[in-house]
Formats: sequence, structure tokens, C-alpha cells
Amino acid sequence: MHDHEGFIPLLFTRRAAPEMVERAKAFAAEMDARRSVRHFSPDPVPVELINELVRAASTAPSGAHKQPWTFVAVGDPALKQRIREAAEAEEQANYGGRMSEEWLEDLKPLGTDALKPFLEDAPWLIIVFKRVFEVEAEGHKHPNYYVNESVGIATGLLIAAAHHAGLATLTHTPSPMNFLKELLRRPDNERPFLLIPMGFPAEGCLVPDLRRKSLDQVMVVHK
Ligand code: IYR
Repeated sequence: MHDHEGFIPLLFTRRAAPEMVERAKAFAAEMDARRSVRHFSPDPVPVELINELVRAASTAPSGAHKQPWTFVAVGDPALKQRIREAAEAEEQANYGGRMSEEWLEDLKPLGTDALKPFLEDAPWLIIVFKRVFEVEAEGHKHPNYYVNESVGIATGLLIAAAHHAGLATLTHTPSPMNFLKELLRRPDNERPFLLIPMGFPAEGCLVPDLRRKSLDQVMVVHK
């Protein structure tokens, strides 16, 4: 008994192989329909829905189960406007010379530029912060582990949960993004990781005609 202290039985559904394949195919097809969206409708999305997406994201595995993330959901139009202004100021510098010619060339098929209207149009901006350490009593800084891996996985789950629920997202990387820490008054242990605008696509929204790599381009099997 003592051996098992702190442990509980795993809840696990063992499925028949054909059912597993069917489910896996359905999930892959559903995920294949996800696209990054850069043109959002201002239609509102209830915060109760956002809550559930963050609940799903926060189930992600994490180093030593520290769950080293904070999801800041911004719906306040005034705050979104300030985020847009600060992001666009940085992006003007990026597109105006801070990014290499090679980089700009790589971005051409995406049609991005320094203007970021989606930062105001989308009803929600989810700013994902990584928590590099936790402050304990007496101010001791207790480290978190595999923070980038953990927060990357959690963000992936957030994007999948949003898509599954019927919302569009963009994975946005304003750069540098320290302005988010200041605008959102986050504590010293938190660093901005990604900014995810979330909502409904604008009427008639276009996306770049991209192809995904085939399985054999992304997978190696040693059987
Ligand atoms: N942060 C810039 C540039 C940008 C960079 C990459 I890599 C992208 O995949 C897309 C954009 C921007 O948000 O426009």
C-alpha cells in the first residue's frame, strides 16, 4: 500500500484496432482542415468558450508537471489597440530592414506585412507566457524544466482545441515581444511566448494556397 501512495489507477479506454485507425484518420482529417487565419470577423466569442480551450491546453504534459504557462486572454478593445500599435511599430522595423532578404522572400507566399489589423479585429488575443521560474517563500526562485517544450505543447493543444471547437487562430510572433510583458503587467518570472488571435474568419477570408509535406517527407520508420 505504502508503495502506491500518491498514485491512482489510470483511466484508459482500450479500443479495437479498426476503431483506432478510424478515429486517427478522422482526427488527422479534422486537423488538416485547420489553417492559420489573418483576417478575422469582429463577431464576439463568449469568454466561457475561451475558458474551455485554455482548460484543454493546460492538460499538456510539462517538465516535472510544473505547468509553466499563463494564458492571458485579452478582449478589451483599448488593450487590443495598444497591443496592435506596439506590435506594428516593431514590425515596421522588421519589414523595413531588420529581417534578411532571404527571410522576406520566404514570407512572400504568406502575404504578411507590418500591418496587423487582426490584433484589433479578432475578439480575443491569447498571449501565452512561459514561466521560467516560480517565486517561493523568502523569494527563492524555483526553476521550471523544459519550459519551451512544455509551453509549445500546451500552445499546440490550445490551437487544436480552438479548431475543434470551431474557432480560427493565427500563430503570431511579434518580434521582439517584450512589450507584451509590459502592457499586460506580467511578473518577472513570465516571458511572452506566442500571441494567438482567436475568433471567426472574416467573410470571404482568403488563405495562402499552401501544401503540406507528405508523410514520407516528414517521417522515417525503423520497423
Ligand atoms: N513576425 C512577423 C514576421 C513573420 C515571420 C514568420 I517566420 C512568419 O511565419 C510570419 C510572419 C510578422 O508577424 O509579420
